[in-house]
Amino acid sequence: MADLTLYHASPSRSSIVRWMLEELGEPYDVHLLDLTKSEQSSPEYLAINPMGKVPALRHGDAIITEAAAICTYLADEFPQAKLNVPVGDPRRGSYLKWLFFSPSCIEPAVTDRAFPRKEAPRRGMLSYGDFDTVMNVTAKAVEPGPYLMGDQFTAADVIVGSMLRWGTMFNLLPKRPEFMAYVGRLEQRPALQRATALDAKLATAQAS
Ligand SMILES: N[C@@H](CCC(=O)N[C@@H](CS)C(=O)NCC(=O)O)C(=O)O
Repeated sequence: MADLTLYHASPSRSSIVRWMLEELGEPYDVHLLDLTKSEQSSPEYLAINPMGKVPALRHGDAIITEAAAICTYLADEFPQAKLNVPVGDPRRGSYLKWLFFSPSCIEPAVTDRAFPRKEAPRRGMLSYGDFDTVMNVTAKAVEPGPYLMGDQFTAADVIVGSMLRWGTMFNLLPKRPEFMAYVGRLEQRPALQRATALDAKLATAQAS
């Protein structure tokens, strides 16, 4: 039994953490949940994540939930993988900003656009401001490349990259050249290719 267990459903946001685990190269177990059977709402799973959502990660006795928190945790916990920017490094603030920017700005901007509110809220009330500003700021950050932190690939790329990859795939995000080039670079990574292949295998097994 590995020290790390991913509570996973495929396809879902827990694929983000599977990619991160593949980048990390540490052994991990997968505990599969079938969302179509509401296994995420069972009392056993609610004891792990009271939100009734995947992903969750068990590391020894610790349970971590929220994809961005899990990736931040793993990058810091296994620094030898060089997927974090450590405390004391002047780039740490920017690195953390991107880890938070995706769940607190990109994702709500995208979901608000996909499921519009009846009444448009005031820009100042929205944590992300407005959709176009979020897109422009993100495009400017990924354009120089190859990664958000320049030559270093980090957990922030797993988080922002997963959002851009998924969002452009399902036409929830504009297919801007900056996004497509960045996603294309990420798709060259063997760890993402492994994670995608493992999830495709799971989907096939679940369908049969
Ligand atoms: N804020 C959470 C969102 C997780 C989430 O929404 N997971 C979905 C799958 S993509 C889920 O578990 N849905 C099942 C449900 O809500 O019943 C994160 O980033 O980890």
